[in-house]
Amino acid sequence: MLAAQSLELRKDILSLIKRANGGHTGGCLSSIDILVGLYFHALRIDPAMPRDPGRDRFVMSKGHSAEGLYCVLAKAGFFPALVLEQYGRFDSTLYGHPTMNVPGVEMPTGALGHGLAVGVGMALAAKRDGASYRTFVLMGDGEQAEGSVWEAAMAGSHYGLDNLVGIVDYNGLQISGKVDDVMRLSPLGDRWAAFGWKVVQIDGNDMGQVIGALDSVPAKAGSPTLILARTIKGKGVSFIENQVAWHHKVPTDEQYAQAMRELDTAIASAREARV
Ligand SMILES: Cc1ncc(C[n+]2csc(CCOP(=O)(O)OP(=O)(O)O)c2C)c(N)n1
Ligand SMILES: [Mg+2]
Repeated sequence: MLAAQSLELRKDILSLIKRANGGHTGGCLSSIDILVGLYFHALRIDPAMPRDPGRDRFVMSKGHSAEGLYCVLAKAGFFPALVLEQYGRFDSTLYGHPTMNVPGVEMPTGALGHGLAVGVGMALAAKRDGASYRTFVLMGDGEQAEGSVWEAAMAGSHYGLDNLVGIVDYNGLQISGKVDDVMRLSPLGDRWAAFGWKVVQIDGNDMGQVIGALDSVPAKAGSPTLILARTIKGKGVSFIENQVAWHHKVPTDEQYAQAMRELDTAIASAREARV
């Protein structure tokens, strides 16, 4: 029932953004299936012990999709769902980008391009300590234009970090337009492979493929894995899908009602199909 859970979480994200009157709508909706696959299937974590030394690490390098991360952390039990209602208020710990004040957050992010380098450090520390935890880092495709991503990519393969998994939310759009117009990425899979990563290409909005890829890591012994997840920005709501204007945008009352109707219909189908 993970697909249905992703749809429910899409409703939570839109409610959060509507209530706070701000948020990164498109990138939250493209990446939520990946977050659900991680938090409700792959990650070896105990929300009651968020600092357990043996826990798997997850770094949300595309920190602007904080609303999706907060909704997932609340659903997983890192903090009560009521806390979500404080999102965006002055007295809240839930800022527009994640901070270490939020239980479950491993690294403050939002300035793009830093998550993978820190993930490399976490994975290297695990190797040196003989620890078995894995490190997962979710990046945006626009984020791939940051040179620091590629320094970290080199280090990941240099140190043979097969306990490190990078995931790219390959939705084709960034803040100001198409990724390939702003800074061409293709052939992105070949580029990661040339940097020594084992590349696994999937549809990142297909829960079966997300889980299959997460279950397959390390895809190659001795190498870090890069999951190249093709997604649709705004996935799940017809008028938000693939629209650059919805990078950061709040639905009107009518749009919000329509989005909820569309998601409720999809949830009913998913429940019927038991997915
Ligand atoms: C270092 C840095 N430069 C610029 C920004 C402004 N910014 C916020 S989101 C974004 C676009 C990111 O695009 P992408 O990584 O594709 O994310 P998604 O499509 O998943 O929203 C930019 C440029 C930033 N947060 N950090
Ligand atoms: Mg993008």
